[in-house]
Amino acid sequence: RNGIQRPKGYTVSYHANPEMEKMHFGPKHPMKPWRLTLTNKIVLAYGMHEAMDLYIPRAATSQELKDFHREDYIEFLQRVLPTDNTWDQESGQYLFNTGDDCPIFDGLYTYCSLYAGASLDAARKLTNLQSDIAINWSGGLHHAKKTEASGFCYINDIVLAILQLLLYHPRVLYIDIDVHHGDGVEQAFWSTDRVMTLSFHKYNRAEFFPGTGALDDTGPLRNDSPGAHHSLNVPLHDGIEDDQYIKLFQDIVRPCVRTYQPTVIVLQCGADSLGGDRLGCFNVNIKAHGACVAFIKKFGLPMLVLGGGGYTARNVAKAWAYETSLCIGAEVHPNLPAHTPYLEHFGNEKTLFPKLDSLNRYENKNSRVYLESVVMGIMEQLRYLQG
Ligand code: V1S
Ligand code: CA
Ligand code: ZN
Repeated sequence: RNGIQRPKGYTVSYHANPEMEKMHFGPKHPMKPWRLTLTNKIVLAYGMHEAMDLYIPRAATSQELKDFHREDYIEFLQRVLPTDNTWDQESGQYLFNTGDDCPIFDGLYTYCSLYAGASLDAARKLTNLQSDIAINWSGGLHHAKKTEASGFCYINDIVLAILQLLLYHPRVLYIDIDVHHGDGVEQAFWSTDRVMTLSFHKYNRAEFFPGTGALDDTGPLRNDSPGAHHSLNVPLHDGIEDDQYIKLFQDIVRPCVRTYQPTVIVLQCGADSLGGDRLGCFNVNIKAHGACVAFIKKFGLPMLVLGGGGYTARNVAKAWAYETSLCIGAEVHPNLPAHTPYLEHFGNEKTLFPKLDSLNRYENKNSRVYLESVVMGIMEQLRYLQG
């Protein structure tokens, strides 16, 4: 743990409430809040806490949640019990889109208000200038809508955090590297030019959740609507490789920052875009995933760093711990410290950077020509924003 020092010239804050980690979606559900325990254990084992301001944030109040979500939906989350029958005869659907993807489990409201509270706390540390980079690995739940749950997300902590940033910042750039489309955030800011959303994701309208996020899904179609061309989407196929992903990310983000001139960046670091993920389908390794974080950091803008998906817990924890080290600018040894709790959970792979084994690789369906056409498509959208 020696040698991890506070970064010079900027402050990083880490927002984590351990109450979150105990929550359970159910035995078959892929979302495991326990991955946060594993992440925090690695962060602490390396001694990274010495280099950051640590906060145990309070839960968000129902009033804070209602800044985005409709009152009746929040009240439903507050009172619903796992034993309630939420099937609505009239609509032939579960209330507020709860069900298999978004089950009602014990402590659901506490879970929601804690991860939202952590993102709000992190955003406030940026707006009151106490932090330059604020991290909340329990947040990043990008599918939640104003009046319904979706894709394991109940409260959209990202929207709430961006609303807080907008009180002080004229332009927020939201970047989403989760393997799924950041539809909830896109939808919330669809008609404003004060937030640009940019999501990289696997896209297959019929077969891959949530089915939105095509290249030509770019904002309201009327050119005189402020939100026109401010929703950007990077649809990808199975099996994208490290070098392709890094180049694509840089070739797209660089002109977005140059054109849009954000004053703050929100980065959703969903770790289901890693190779070997239980739900994802890319061949991206932890170093390449981290290269996206490092690239954003180089712009020197205030930065809110959030979690998101990630369903192979050992890889999620390694990626987010590594990305924490990039945020503080610390070089960490590639082998996990011998005193890391739960080390046995990592089996033979005691390294931060496990090699993606050939059994877990997807055939790469992203040709060079295809990726070039995606970059061209984004550049075309950006041209509308150039005066
Ligand atoms: N892919 C996938 C997937 N797997 C599940 C699932 C599996 C087992 C369970 F016990 C419960 C759910 N659901 C899905 C997807 C939702 C993916 C959400 C990703 C969230 C995020 O990483 O972006 C951010 C945290 N849901 C579907 O594909 C919908 C269905 C169409 C199929 C699955 N069944 C359960 C619901 C309907
Ligand atoms: Ca995404
Ligand atoms: Zn995801």
